[in-house]
Amino acid sequence: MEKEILKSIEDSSRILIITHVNPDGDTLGCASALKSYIGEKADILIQIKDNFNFPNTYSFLPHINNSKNLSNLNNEYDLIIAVDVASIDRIIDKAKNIFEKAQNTIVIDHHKTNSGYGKINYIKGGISSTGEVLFDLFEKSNIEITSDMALGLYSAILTDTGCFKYESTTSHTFEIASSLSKLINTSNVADLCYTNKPKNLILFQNYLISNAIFCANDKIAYTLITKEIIEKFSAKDEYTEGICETLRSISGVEIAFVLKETNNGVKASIRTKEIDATRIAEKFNGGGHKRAAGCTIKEKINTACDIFIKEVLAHI
Ligand SMILES: [Mn+2]
Repeated sequence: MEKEILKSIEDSSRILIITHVNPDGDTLGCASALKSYIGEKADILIQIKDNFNFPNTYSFLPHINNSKNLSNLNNEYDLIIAVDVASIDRIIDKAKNIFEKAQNTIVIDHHKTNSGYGKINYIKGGISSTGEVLFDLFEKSNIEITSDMALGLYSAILTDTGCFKYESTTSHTFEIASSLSKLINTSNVADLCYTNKPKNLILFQNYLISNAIFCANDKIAYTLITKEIIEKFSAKDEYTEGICETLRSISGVEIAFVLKETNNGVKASIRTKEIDATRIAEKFNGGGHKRAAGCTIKEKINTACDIFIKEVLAHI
């Protein structure tokens, strides 16, 4: 499989590397590393939708600032490589069209739910990050990792493991991190990834945390994000990331959730410690993982909150 991928890259004259819509550190780090490896004949596509910012935090990654977007994308590619893109629905608009019509497509990913929608699928479900999958692909192919490639791969692994905290972090993940650490300044990378946040993001998150509501003897913690609050802080979509995790991190809290008012109903994010979060999300046709799930409730925010809290209380 590794040989097939390398041959496909070699044989192609124009290559497009696609990151998932509203990209994170893993997909961008992998795209950057892959572009550093392939060189001139590859372009990176960054897709942004709704109220989401260009990922400025990651502009330190090589080539990210020179990437294509959905408006200046053309159809000149004979190979498309999707990195960290769990399903074809994470490729949108014109890009989806180009992907579906391309001569050759490769999917490199770590999501268990990835159905393998490419012509070649290099999917290792359950591995910590696509960064780890891509490192292994390079290593198995005897490709020398340069410092530029290491910067992308390390950022991908660091951010997708929550700084090596999540369950999917293994001794192999640390071995990879160790070998990458010989090529880059890891503390500098951590600073670039985590100490570069917009002021309003911190103010918005602090506001929501200080207005959190606790019930069931502090076993449940939640906060409401209304359109009014979003406007007050000019909050982008990505500003809500991490709020639910902060509420869950409080000692004694078993279920944390965030309800966010949107144009298409109220979006709920649920984070739990032991309780199966998917059982709550599924009541509202949502889904996810055991400790992190989500759903949408087609009601006004106050009604949605009443309905949702009743359901959550039934799981305590
Ligand atoms: Mn990922």
